[in-house]
Amino acid sequence: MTRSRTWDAAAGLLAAGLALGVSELVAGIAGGTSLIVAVGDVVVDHAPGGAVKAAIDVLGTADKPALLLTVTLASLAIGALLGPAAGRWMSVGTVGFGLFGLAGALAAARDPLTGTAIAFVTAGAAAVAGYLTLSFLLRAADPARPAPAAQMPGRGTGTRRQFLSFAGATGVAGVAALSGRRLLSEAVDVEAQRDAVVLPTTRPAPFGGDASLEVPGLSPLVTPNEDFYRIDTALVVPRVDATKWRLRVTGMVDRPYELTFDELLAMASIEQSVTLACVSNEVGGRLVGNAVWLGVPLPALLERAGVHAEASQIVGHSVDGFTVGFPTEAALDGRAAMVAVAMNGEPLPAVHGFPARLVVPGLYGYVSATKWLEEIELTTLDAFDAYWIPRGWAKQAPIKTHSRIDVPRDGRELAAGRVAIAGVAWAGIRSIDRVEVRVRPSDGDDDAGEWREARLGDALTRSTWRQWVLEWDAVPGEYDIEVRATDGEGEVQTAERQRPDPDGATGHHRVRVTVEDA
Ligand SMILES: Nc1nc2c(c(=O)[nH]1)N[C@H]1C(S)=C(S)[C@@H](COP(=O)(O)O)O[C@H]1N2
Ligand SMILES: [Mo]
Repeated sequence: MTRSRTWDAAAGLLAAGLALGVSELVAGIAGGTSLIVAVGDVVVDHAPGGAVKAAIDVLGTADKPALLLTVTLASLAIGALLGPAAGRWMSVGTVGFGLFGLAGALAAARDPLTGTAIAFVTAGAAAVAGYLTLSFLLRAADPARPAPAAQMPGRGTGTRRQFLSFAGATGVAGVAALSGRRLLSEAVDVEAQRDAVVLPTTRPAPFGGDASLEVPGLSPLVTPNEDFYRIDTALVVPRVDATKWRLRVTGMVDRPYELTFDELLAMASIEQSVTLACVSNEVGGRLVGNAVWLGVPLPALLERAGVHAEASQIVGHSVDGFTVGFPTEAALDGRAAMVAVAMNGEPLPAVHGFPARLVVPGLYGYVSATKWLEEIELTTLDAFDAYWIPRGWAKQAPIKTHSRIDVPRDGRELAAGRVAIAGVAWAGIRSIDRVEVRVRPSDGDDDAGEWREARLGDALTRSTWRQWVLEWDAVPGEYDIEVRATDGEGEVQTAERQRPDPDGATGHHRVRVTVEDA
């Protein structure tokens, strides 16, 4: 059989695939991070904020699987390029897999849950497996090629069939390694643990079922867990074993301490509706939701530790290394800041932070809402910048006043007659006092039309969004519908357009509709 670049490329690709499979398996056994995920994390952490945002815009929540797939395919492609080069000079293969191992080890060592030793063992095993497979397959593809250092049976007797069977075996081994990893990573059964949680039975839950305005297409007052937006940097959802988990209160306190999950559950005593909002939400966007959170008031947790007077910042650390930071004051000024253990009457879903997360009314999620919380650290505002701060987002980020038109949707054609214009409005902890709507012909003057006051739904708390609705007698034509809210301090929502970065978007939400003869 003659040497073929195609076969060498196939050998490189298979060797890279096996190396990835072995890395997954070893990581699973050793309890370290996947190298693929670790490299993905490097990309997420170093990509410019704009690129990450663009990816989310295009791919939505599929951005995470898409990134992991990209990392995997890129590794395989590099393997396929390495194969032919190594076919000429085996030293290229040696260096190639050496670099592959080193990069993987360095990426994995960044993971807060992976020890440096485990990172290097995982990447080293993968690199060695990849290198041996490559040299073996190259030799099988070309019997004339001298064997590498290790003497293997069948040296020099390579045939097309032999190459194919080795290649097949390599593929099978890679897939087996990957499935082994799957089984291992499901060792912590979060769903079973959630089912086993007995939540404290509190007073009649403030679910607001009756209070909800019912208009087709209008967001319900309380967002069901399945529909709640999800934003985080975690490429794989952390599966926290609640039986081993501890919540620590540390830093500038007299008496640092830790709690088990059962101890925390036993302390859970407030249940309150709080609207959570993402700073990345565009005007009219859907990265906002309202849930009823059950948890332990932060003041109770802090009091037990004895917070130093100079401790001006609370930092919430996640098991995955993510951090938030907010002024200590926000935990103590009477808003319902808490460590939440349940969402809408259920233990926190894994994607929303099981077993426990922070909820601080009035602050955007990136400075307040640590999911998979494991440590509450008291420090000063100067001493520490949380995850998103060095990436260009504001250090202090109270939720701005927002209002959104849910129905009619932008671009809709409506029949003339009675039309319900409806939506939601929220303003951190400042409550919503008024919502006004303006309807004007699209071809008219930008400021034409009267602001008309919408009817408001109930306010469950001052930190909860309010639904609103306005009946409109629509006659044929094309219209722009615009909304603005006024908060409880009398401040009217600004019309001035601002992008989400660095501290939240502003501007009025508008939709354009066409009304046709009924
Ligand atoms: N561990 C962790 N917690 C996190 C984040 C994260 O990336 N990692 N993102 C924050 C951001 S930016 C927001 S807006 C909220 C979103 O919470 P949700 O996914 O439950 O809606 O979680 C916050 N908590
Ligand atoms: Mo966010």
